[in-house]
Amino acid sequence: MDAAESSKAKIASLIQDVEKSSDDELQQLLHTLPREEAWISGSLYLYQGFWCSSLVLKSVLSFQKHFQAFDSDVMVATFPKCGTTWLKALTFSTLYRSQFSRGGIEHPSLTSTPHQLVRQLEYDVYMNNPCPDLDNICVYKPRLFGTHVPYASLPTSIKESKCKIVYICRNPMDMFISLWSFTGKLRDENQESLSLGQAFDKFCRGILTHGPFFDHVLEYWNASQENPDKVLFLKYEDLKEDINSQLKHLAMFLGVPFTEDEEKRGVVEEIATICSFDKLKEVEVNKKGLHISGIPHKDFFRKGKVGDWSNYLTPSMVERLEKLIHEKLDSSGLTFKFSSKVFTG
Ligand code: PAP
Repeated sequence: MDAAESSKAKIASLIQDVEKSSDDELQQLLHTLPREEAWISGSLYLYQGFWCSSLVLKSVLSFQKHFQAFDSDVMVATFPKCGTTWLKALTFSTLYRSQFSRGGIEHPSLTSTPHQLVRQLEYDVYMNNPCPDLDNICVYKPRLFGTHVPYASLPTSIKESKCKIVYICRNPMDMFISLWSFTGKLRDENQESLSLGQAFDKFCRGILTHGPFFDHVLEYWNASQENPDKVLFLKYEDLKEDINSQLKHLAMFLGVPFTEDEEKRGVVEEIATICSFDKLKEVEVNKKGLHISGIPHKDFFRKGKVGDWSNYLTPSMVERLEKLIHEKLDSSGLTFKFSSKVFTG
């Protein structure tokens, strides 16, 4: 068994342990929650309106119970496969730039993956420890974390403090193809793979990790509309189109705007380049080793394009998803770009 296989086996056995654990609170909860077959193996449970595995649920419960936000904290919140890796790299590099731009310190993105630099609360942080030492986990200050948890289920202190949330979403067609490709790699060789059609049906019914997609996106969208100083809502396609102006917007939101001098020295372009798909994909640390999910870090860098869905989705799938997009987004004011074409939701 190679390292990736043994790590996947470890995750599967962790899920089994959680489902058989003697944690009464968790067991009782699991018994009461609606349950569906997951995309890879095991089950997804519907907790507070979103689907997650028992392993993630266990972490989410600790996160909700024990996490205390500081006003200075920054959260990178995302729906899976909407640009988490990219936004973690960008936020990290922007927020802490003054801390490693001097004294010839090597940029941390060259020695650690974006997921190691910005730890995911409901995965690696709370998975093995209900009360982790968060100050130690965050080497740089202010503290910066990642999460896929929907806005409504975030710990109250995040919502009630002045802590900032940066959210990124992506058009649902590319997001779906990215997730489907990724989960294909997560399966064991002897597991039957979920066909594109089966996965698409689950996606449309909202049954995917942290789904439904539209609920997740709309909750953060509404929060950003109500409180733009607290929640910054970004779109993958906009970053692709004009990374420099999006970076300036991000820096301003984080309270660390680029100075005129920095702009003149090309700091914005430098960060954009360091965090670009082409650059990160070639950094040694992203080419080897395994993510906590057991899949190689390199699998977080697939194509990084807008519009790849058109190579996979059939016309009837597109039609079904377009109907769903209209139904869910029509009254929200939220629109997505699917390629160069703008979809008016
Ligand atoms: P996660 O939510 O599981 O952490 P996430 O990083 O959101 O994953 O998704 C990976 C997607 O972002 C991949 O998209 P694709 O499958 O359509 O190719 C990956 O290629 C893309 N990606 C990763 N890093 C970057 C980057 N620096 N710039 C643009 N896209 C990126």
